[in-house]
Amino acid sequence: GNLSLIAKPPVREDRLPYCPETSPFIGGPIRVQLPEILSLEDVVQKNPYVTRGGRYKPPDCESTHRTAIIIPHRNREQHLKYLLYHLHPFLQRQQLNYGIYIIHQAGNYTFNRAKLLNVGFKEAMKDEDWDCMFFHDVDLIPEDDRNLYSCDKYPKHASIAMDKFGYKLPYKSYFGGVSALTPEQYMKMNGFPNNYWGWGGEDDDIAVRVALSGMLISRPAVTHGRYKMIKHGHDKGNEQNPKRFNLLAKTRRTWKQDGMNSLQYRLLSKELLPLYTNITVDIGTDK
Ligand code: UDH
Repeated sequence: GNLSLIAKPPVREDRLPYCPETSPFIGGPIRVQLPEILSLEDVVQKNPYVTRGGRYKPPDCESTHRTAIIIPHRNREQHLKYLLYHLHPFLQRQQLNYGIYIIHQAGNYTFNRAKLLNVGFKEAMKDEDWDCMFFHDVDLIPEDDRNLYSCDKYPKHASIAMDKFGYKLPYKSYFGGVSALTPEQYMKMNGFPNNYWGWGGEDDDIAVRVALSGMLISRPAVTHGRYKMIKHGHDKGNEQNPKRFNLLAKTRRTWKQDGMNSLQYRLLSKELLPLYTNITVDIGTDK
């Protein structure tokens, strides 16, 4: 007879069963509220299973997804507080094994969102074999549980229906706000550009890179990819980048040289805080 049909695998008491394909805790639309009185300590109290560095695993099943959330940040403490307040329970309802990383740009030099995301990718991958990276603006709060924070066959643009754009895409190739890539997809496009200083253009560059590296863009259903943007004014140190159109015109010639393979930065600190891992980085200046 065929032994392999009879032999059962040894029972491992220390292994949890896999979580179901669809989490039973996923509801539908979420009413996003921003309580006037809220402290980070309140958020800690509400999330007793979150461990140091902002990490979580479902207590009674083995998650089939390992997702890192990468948030570029400087001087947006209020937004960060509200995002953490909503994001931790949201991710737990999806039964994800996850970690939240804040990538804090040190100093007052012009902000560089895409380079911070490259740093976040690199530093997060040192911690864990994440299978999905969510690149997440600090002011966007998901409004539907069915917007799954796991990766797809192609790079995913998740924030396709933002309240500020009337819950639709502002233009067809829009890739800003929240996006998700596997490490393989990320490396295939040499990560994100390092040379967009100031506001604008870097998200369009990323969309161009996706296409140039031979991939398509995946999107959730328009009823699921809904986000509330916390209202804010213009940031100091993130003025419109006047070079953005010139840079975009050259992406085809530059993407293979500029990205993960040319990334340089100085890590200033890595702190495992109760609700997130804080990475403070000197990313230099526009030369
Ligand atoms: N970011 C910071 N600090 C900054 C600038 C940007 O943390 O000083 C991060 C943050 O995660 C933010 C993201 O980078 O969500 C994107 O930057 P952004 O918020 O400036 O981009 P957005 O398109 O806003 O959301 C454009 C300016 C809005 C002006 C609206 C005036 N009514």
